Amino acid sequence: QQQQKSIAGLLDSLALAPVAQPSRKDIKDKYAFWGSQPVMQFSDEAKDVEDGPIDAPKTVEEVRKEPYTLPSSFVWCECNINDPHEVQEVYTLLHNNYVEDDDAMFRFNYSPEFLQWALQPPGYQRDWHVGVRVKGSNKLVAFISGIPASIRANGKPVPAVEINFLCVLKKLRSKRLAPVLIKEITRRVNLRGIWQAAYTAGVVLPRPVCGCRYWHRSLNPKKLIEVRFSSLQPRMTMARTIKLYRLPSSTTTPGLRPMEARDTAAVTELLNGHLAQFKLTQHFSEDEVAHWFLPQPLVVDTYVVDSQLAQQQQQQQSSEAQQLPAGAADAAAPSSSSSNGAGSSSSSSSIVSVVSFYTLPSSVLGHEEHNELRAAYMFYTVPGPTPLTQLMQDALTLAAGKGYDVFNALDLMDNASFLKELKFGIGDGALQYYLYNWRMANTPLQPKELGLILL
Ligand code: MYA
Repeated sequence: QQQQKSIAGLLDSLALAPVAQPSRKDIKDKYAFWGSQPVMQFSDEAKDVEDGPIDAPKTVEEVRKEPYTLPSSFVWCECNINDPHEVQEVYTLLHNNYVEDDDAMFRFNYSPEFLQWALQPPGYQRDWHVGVRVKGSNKLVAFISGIPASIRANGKPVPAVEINFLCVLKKLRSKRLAPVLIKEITRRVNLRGIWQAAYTAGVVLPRPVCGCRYWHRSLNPKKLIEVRFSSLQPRMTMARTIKLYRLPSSTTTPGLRPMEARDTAAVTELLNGHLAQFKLTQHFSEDEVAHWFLPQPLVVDTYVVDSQLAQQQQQQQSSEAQQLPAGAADAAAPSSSSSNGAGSSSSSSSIVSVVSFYTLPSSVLGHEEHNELRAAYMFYTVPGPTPLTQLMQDALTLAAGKGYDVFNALDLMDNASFLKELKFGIGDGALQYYLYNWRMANTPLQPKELGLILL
């Protein structure tokens, strides 16, 4: 749902992220559905807003038992994301119809493996993977999904769902199907006793809790220019542009290595401790951290900084410098520092930093030579004692080494501190964050107060 950037001049633009405020007339004309929903409205005066639910509390017994009525040629279905055929159907619907940039040059192309990861965290419910099919042909023509998440808003725990992948076939647009999908997923979530949701969208709806911007770091500037994701800047040649964005061939942070299952407890503690400072964020159980962070090729990459490994590397370097035999360096290293030895779980406490990114390519529409833009998106990152700029430079280096064309990051959390220095350029689309049935005081938040990343 992140709005992809489009064409020329983006890497150069200096505009800052507004939470767009529509005019009174727009609000009256436009939000027939959202004006009726338990969401913060543009008319809510900031000073009157207190944290808490918008609707009066309900019980599960009061929730409507029958699905909402669809136009007569359609039926509801549950999409079984583990079934290779059904995940392919969802993939195809999104591949052909999901979010595009304003100029229709790029469209998100979430892979089937990514969808299986994104839709099945611990506690996922199959009936929250909601599809609409055509009666008779059985063709999947619309989709919406929810997954459970423990949200923290102004420090208060808010059990919630995250809503994503709302999509209606292009031919069926503007027929008010989206509000039916939203009401149906709300009903199904309410039936399980959950009353709040978080979601993001490129469009402005009543009423964002925060507006963020995407920034883009060219890794393969030649290709980005060829597909018109970015443009050659005035007075720059291609050769100079390639040189400008060149990254080192290896990372610089000692002890940086891929996350392993044995790191889960340490990563959970680091992550929750770091995220607690933000006004809107998520709290992760260990099971959730294992799900969201353990590396999966072309889905998610997580690296940790292991201080014991760093120490070992430094000792090895200094012993090499002194031309000691290699065995002497091993003897000097702490015995638990073997990275794969049995019983090495104590090394999990030596994890001091985490950096992660996920893989979300976009289809390049109507280009003769290129059909895909390989994009890495910054995910949750905990710098700890490692300077964030250095950690992110390493993430860029790793992503470039893996063949990504571009590395994208939002301006949330502490990201503003490294974006310019690491040669990210601002994109042209905003990403708005929303809460359903939850009023949050002191909003809109500034992006640096936001600690929530939705896929
Ligand atoms: S964001 C990604 C959304 N998907 C896309 O952008 C893909 C391409 N576009 C489409 O497939 C369609 O254009 C969609 C709208 C499906 C988006 N979020 O059926 P309509 C409102 C919410 O005639 P269509 C993501 O996945 C619009 O303002 N509402 O329109 C998070 C209007 O309402 P109003 C949206 O274009 C989704 C109404 O829909 C969005 O055929 C979070 C028009 O309906 C949007 N992105 O279909 C959903 N776009 O009259 C909310 C338009 O009031 C979850 N609209 O202006 C809420 C929490 C639910 C769970 C609660 C549990 C407690």
